[in-house]
Amino acid sequence: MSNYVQAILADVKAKNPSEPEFHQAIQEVTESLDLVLERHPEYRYAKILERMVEPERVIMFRVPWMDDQGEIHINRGFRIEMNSAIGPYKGGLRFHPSVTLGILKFLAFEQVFKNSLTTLPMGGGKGGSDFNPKGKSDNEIMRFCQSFMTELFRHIGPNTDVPAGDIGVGGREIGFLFGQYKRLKNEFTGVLTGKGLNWGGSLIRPEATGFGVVYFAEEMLKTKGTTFDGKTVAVSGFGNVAWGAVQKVNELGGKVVTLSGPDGFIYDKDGIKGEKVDYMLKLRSSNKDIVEDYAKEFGAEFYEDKKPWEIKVDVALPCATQNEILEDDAKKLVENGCMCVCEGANMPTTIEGYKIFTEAKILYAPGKASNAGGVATSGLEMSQNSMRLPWSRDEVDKRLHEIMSRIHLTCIETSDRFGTPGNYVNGANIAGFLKVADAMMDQGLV
Ligand code: NDP
Ligand code: 2IT
Repeated sequence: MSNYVQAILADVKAKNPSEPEFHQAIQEVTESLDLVLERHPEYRYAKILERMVEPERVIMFRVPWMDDQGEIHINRGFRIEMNSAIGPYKGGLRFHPSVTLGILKFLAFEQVFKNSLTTLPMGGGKGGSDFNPKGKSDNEIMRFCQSFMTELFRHIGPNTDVPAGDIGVGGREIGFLFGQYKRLKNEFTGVLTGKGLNWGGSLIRPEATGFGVVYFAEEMLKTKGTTFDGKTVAVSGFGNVAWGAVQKVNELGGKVVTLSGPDGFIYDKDGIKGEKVDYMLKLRSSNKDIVEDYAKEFGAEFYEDKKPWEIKVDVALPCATQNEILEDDAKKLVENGCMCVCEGANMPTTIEGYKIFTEAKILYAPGKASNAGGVATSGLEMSQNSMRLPWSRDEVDKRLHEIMSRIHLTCIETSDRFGTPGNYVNGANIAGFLKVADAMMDQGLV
């Protein structure tokens, strides 16, 4: 790392102590950007990177709500409006007890690069709350969402900031949030994505992130002259992204043998297919947050407090959360002959883990490239809302597939151009950066 980017990183750490995930996300990007900043001193003079690590705006607010027993609870709500150089802020909302300002800043930072890679006009943002949906009734979830939106509504809008789902926020929550926005603004607009199909949602949006991850991995495998047909696949998580990924792997002839949750992982050597895929939705909506029930239902093996990376597979698709592949996990995957790791979650691999994959020269794609299908389809939902014309399932899927293939090609071409062929991390970081940086240069000191 050059002295220049080291100084930026040191400054970020000093100014934002106790935000380790934010530091990690910036470190990964700055290591790649050294290559571009050396060739383009104009970005250094304009302090583009120094500007990009500072959010344009951070909103933090109180979310009071009442549970079914009449007890009052106070949570903390956030929206990070990170960068609007290429479009309105866009990115999901996460409801999970682990949410902090630092976690959302890392996610918002990643989102800026990811949204740039989609080629659609979307800036980057992220938000959420430390609210824990586990064990809550529908009415409690609704009251929480209404209270959250009662503050958030004044900061967002279809041309300003367009939130969507992430961990703990799916179709049900988007419905409650949208209903409250509409009451407060007296406007029916595409202010959120991931909406229900009969009130402005897009076909394929629920499946889009998982489908996109597998389309991207398919392109990666193609570079080695192979396909998903007959491949064994480990998936982590059992949420929205995992569900979409499992479906598409099955369609392409692969076999998914694992899912994971906070309680451990299940190993189903017969493959997760047919009714077992539908069961994933039940597992998720049960609000119990455990995968062990899958093992009981289908007679699969359950490994308590373990991660699926110890199973011998050809392809790994981490789809749960950040930092779920540590150095030792990465070593196990490589030792067991895994040839491709394609990220569905945001930053699931630590920097040490990523180095193991790079040294072993296996295919490895960072989430900001490979999971961009979710936000890309959100962008397609925004287009349909603006036109007031819905597209068919095939139309949306075709566009999603094209976007993922194009992102793959961009990563390959960019990493080649900067002298690190096959390095998807450099390809994604540099290509994502260049579009935003040029827009910022065009727009003056913003
Ligand atoms: P869901 O809420 O549908 O599922 C999340 C899964 O990850 C659950 O199995 C959840 O279990 C687990 N999980 C979450 N936090 C933790 C934790 N701290 N430790 C262990 N397990 C955890 O979310 P999604 O499927 O939407 O999101 C999964 C990942 O994909 C996230 O990294 C998200 O940022 C990313 N992503 C999502 C997109 C989308 O469109 N939804 C788009 C692109 C990326 P539990 O809740 O019990 O902890
Ligand atoms: O991390 C992500 O890209 C998302 N959670 C989806 C964001 C969006 O606006 O669809």
